[in-house]
Formats: sequence, structure tokens, C-alpha cells
Amino acid sequence: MDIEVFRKSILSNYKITKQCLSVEPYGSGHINDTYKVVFGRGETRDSYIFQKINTNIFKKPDELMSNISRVVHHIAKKQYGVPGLKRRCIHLFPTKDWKYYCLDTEGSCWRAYRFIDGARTYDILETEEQAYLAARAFGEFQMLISDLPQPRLFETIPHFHDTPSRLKDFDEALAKDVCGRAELAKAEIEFVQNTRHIASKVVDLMANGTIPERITHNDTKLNNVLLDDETMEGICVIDLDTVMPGSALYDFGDMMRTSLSPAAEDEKDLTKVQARTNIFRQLVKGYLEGCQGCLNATEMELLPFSGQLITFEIGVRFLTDFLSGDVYFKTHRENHNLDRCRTQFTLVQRLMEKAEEFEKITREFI
Ligand code: ADP
Ligand code: GN1
Ligand code: MG
Repeated sequence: MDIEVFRKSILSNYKITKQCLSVEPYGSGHINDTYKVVFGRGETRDSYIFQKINTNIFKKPDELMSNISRVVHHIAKKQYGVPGLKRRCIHLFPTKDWKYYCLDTEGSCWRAYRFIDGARTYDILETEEQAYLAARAFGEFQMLISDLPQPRLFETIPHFHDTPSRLKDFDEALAKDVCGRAELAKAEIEFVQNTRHIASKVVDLMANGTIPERITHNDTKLNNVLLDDETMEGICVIDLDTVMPGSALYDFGDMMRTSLSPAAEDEKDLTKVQARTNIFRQLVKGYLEGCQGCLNATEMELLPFSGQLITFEIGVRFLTDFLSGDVYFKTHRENHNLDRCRTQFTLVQRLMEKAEEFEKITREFI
């Protein structure tokens, strides 16, 4: 983005006295537009993350930012006195009139965070240690927000992990087939029909009270935790847009989806998609340690299943978006959403093959 345009349209809302030196696109998220912005005076440099919020998806930015500010202030308060607190929690950077977002000259919504230095996110997991430390950080995050005072957080995207509702959206998209793409996805559509019986398990158990509602992150993709460059510790959980009432199984499931395979989410060579047992073990160990034993027996028993469920759900969402003409997730090549869906469905199969083995591992930790 052009610095001059950024300065006039967005920065004019913030009180920053240093000179803006660069504005570069950052990260690999599918929803918001993220930029790293560097400011300087003399030798001093300060970096910030500026994000254009996708308001087609997050339709109520007031509610969204109210959730996020409550969560970050609660976490900061609870960690008061912990060394390196500045890097252990997202810090919202307020506008001149003390709001947590502003509108640019075209009416788009922006927010800013202090950039956390000396840490990075990973799209693909490289070591067992990273798996353990990332999972522990997500578990700790869950513990830290478990006593957030009332009122209940807003549901920033209603029915976000309601898998049956995601299937309903899929059914509608398939019936309309607006782009005539169903033809290209016959095998994947068949996979959905053969696998849809697993969809309601967690929502049903939540509805009858067997699984408790908790405040969860709901987007625990591996690249939503910053790992320290030196110690590899998961120092800060980021991307808090979907922190809202949910199930711990959604968080564990999405960690499995994004950590177990050594292949990228959109890998076209499906032979590379695997469910690595050693990594699974580290996720269970790290997450349970981080949560400090707060999960109940049914939640623990269903940890291996949660990976199948969430991977299936996200595959269905990619397929729905493919059929609808790529209106939700950012795409960067032809049939990108279909490729993503294929990778997810292959992983669901690999996870199903390993179900018994993963259940046995889980029992070691219960
Ligand atoms: P998206 O919703 O598009 O995934 P994220 O909030 O996850 O957006 O941000 C995208 C990327 O920007 C992250 O994966 C991370 O690498 C980086 N990032 C976000 N917030 C910070 C921060 N406060 N400090 C350092 N890096 C950050
Ligand atoms: C989106 O924002 P990002 O890229 O971290 C999506 C998640 C999906 C993920 C798939 C708000 O996450 O639900 O699991 O893509 N976020 C939203 O990669 O829909
Ligand atoms: Mg993200």
C-alpha cells in the first residue's frame, strides 16, 4: 500500500509522532488484510500491525472489538507481574478519540496492535517441541479467559462451529450451483454425503449438557500463536476475532487439523497429507497441561474425534465457498478452495484410520 494514502486515510486517526517508514502486507490469513507498519525517528523503530477488518464477515465491528478488548484486558490483568508481559498479550492501539477501530476515507474498518517482536507464526509445524508449546499456549489461553466476568461475549459469527448448520449452507450452495462447479467436485460432494453423519455429535452433547459451553478461541490454527524465536515458547495467542462461547473440542480439533500434517492446507499432492502420531501426542500433552485439567471426561475422550469433526467442517466450508464462487475465503489461484477442500478431506480419512491409535494415546494422559 502507498504510504501517503495510508497516512492520510488511516494514520490520521491515530496519534503517532514518528515518521511512517513502511507499510507491507503481512501474514497468510484468509479473512482480514494485515499490514506490518514501521515507524521511526533517528535510530528508533516501532512496529505495529494494522488490519482492515473484513466487515462482510464481521458485520458488527463494535461487538467484535468489545469482545477483543474485554479479552485482552482480562488476560493482561491476570498476567500482571509476569516477566515480559508486553509480549504475552495483544495490545490494542487506540485511536485519537480512544476507540479500538476507525473508519478510513472509504468507510472501511481498521484496527491496530503493537507488533510483538522476536516471535513468529508457523504455517507448518517443524518440530514436536513446537507442537507441545503451541498446544500448551492455546490451553493456557483457555484457562486465562475461563473466568472472564459476565456478560456473555457476543457471538461474532453466529453458528460458527455448528457443523450441521455448515452442512445446511453446503446443501443450499450445491442446490444453487451458481457457477456450475459441482461437476468439478463430484468426489468431494460424495465424501460429504458419506461423512455427514458425524456432524452433530458435539453440538448434540453440548445441547444436552454433557459437554460444557466454554469461552474458546475457535480459530486455533497453528499460525494464530506466536512462538518465541529463542525459546520457542508459545508467548501470545493472536487473531481473537472468533473468541466467543464454544467448545474446547473446537479448539483442540483445529489444532489437530493444522498441526498433524506436514503438508500445507492447500497442498495439491495429497500423498503428502498425513496424521503424525508423535505430533498428536504432543498436542494432547501440551493442551491438557495448559488447561490445567479443566476438561471433563467426555471432552477428553472426544479429543481424537474433534480433529475429524473440525477438519471435515472446514473442508465443507471450503467446498461451499468453491460452489458459491469464492465469496468468503481469499483465494490466490484457480480452484484454490477446491484444493483446500481436497486436502482437508484427505486428512479426515487419515485421522479416521488413526482413530484407535489416537484414542489409546489420549487414555495415557487421562
Ligand atoms: P488473519 O485473521 O488474517 O489470520 P491475524 O490476526 O492472524 O489475521 O494476523 C495475520 C498474521 O499477522 C499472523 O499470522 C501473525 O504472523 C501476524 N501478527 C498479527 N498480530 C501480530 C502482533 N501483534 N505482533 C506480531 N505479529 C502479528
Ligand atoms: C480463517 O482468519 P484465518 O485465516 O486465521 C477462518 C477459519 C478457518 C481458516 C482456514 C473467521 O481463519 O475459521 O478455519 O480460515 N476464519 C474465519 O484456514 O472464518
Ligand atoms: Mg490468523
